[in-house]
Amino acid sequence: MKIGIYGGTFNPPHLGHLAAARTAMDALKLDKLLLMPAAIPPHKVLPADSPSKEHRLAMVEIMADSMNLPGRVEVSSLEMDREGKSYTSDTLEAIHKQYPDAELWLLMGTDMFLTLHHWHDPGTITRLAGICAFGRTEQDGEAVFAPQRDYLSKHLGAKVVTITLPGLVDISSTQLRELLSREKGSEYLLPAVYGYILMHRLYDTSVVLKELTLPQLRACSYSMIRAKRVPHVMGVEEEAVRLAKFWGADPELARHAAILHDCTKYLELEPQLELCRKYGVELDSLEQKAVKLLHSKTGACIAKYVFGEPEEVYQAIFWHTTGKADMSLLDKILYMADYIEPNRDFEGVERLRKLAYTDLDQAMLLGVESTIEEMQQRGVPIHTNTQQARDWLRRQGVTLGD
Ligand code: DGI
Ligand code: FE
Ligand code: FE
Repeated sequence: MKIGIYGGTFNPPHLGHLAAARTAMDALKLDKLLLMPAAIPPHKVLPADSPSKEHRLAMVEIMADSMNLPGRVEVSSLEMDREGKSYTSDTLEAIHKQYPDAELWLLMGTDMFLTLHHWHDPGTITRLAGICAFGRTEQDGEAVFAPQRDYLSKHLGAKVVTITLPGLVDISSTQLRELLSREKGSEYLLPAVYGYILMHRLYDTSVVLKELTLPQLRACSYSMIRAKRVPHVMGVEEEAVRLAKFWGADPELARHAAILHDCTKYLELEPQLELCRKYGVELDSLEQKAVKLLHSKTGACIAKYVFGEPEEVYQAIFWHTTGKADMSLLDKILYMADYIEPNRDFEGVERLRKLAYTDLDQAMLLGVESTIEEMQQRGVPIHTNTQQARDWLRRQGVTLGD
């Protein structure tokens, strides 16, 4: 097994780190990649107003999740959890102990590579791991790498691989932090990492969460969910805007509701209940234990109280999972968009898509009835609001005609 270890301060993790991680993974054919944010790096002192290690760890987790290789890309807090200075030689000893048969590769950028012989106990480092150095720019090519590679192999018996990453994002973390403090630099970051930075006001960013631009709002939403759900949320945004334009609702309200509708989807039961208590949402006995029913309520609260969304958006998100009696046009549009967005693929989705643009109420009835049927098949209790949505539609004379 080949394991890559990519350490650094990741302050913050940016697209350059991501490209390097991906390229090294392919070039070295790694079975596993450990991303390892450093606590106190031996070579540099963190700037005074740096985010806490918990924040850096969380941002690196977002980057790992975005690589979408579960089980292969992991974040290790080994160095962060260690007391005192964290030396790479100690880290490698620990990993070697944990994986005695693995071939270890230490990944690093040019600057680190060129000073490797000055690190603490470089002999242990090169004995336990191969060194993979990647150039930050096109200029760091053979001319820069070759002398150091020769030196390391001659004096330390090091096994060295050098990669120049084509078209690499050329930004240093120092420059990036400076840009961020001036509300710039998002193009160098994963949207979800940028959103995390905004939500936690890291790096002197001080945007008002109630006055975000659309890209910032999306970034914040994506920072709260797993990367694999992002296409769904993007699909709901597209579909909700289309439905709103078609049926004469406000497309921008539909867009905002869609962007935020699943933002609390990954919270566990306890934090969901905590948010409900905080914002005074009363729950019935089914809701208190069915965590899947809570994200619509807590998502609505976050939209309203954190991002300052208006009441209509709050309502649409609040009812998007079960529906209810007396839904507004915007409520229906979000419910439907969630059901038929372009990534959805289930039997009958085409019929539902057609109906959503010919008779929205019929589409609603079909959606609600399909949900009820599926809940029954799965033996899951149907929420009264789901039933009331169906009864309300039927009372109005909506039928499916078959
Ligand atoms: O959040 P999404 O996955 O995009 O979609 P959603 O908000 O409609 O959530 C779907 C989940 O909600 C699904 O796991 C089933 C659950 N759900 C929907 N209606 C009911 C329900 N669960 C119960 N127990 N009763 C319902 O009436
Ligand atoms: Fe949802
Ligand atoms: Fe959804």
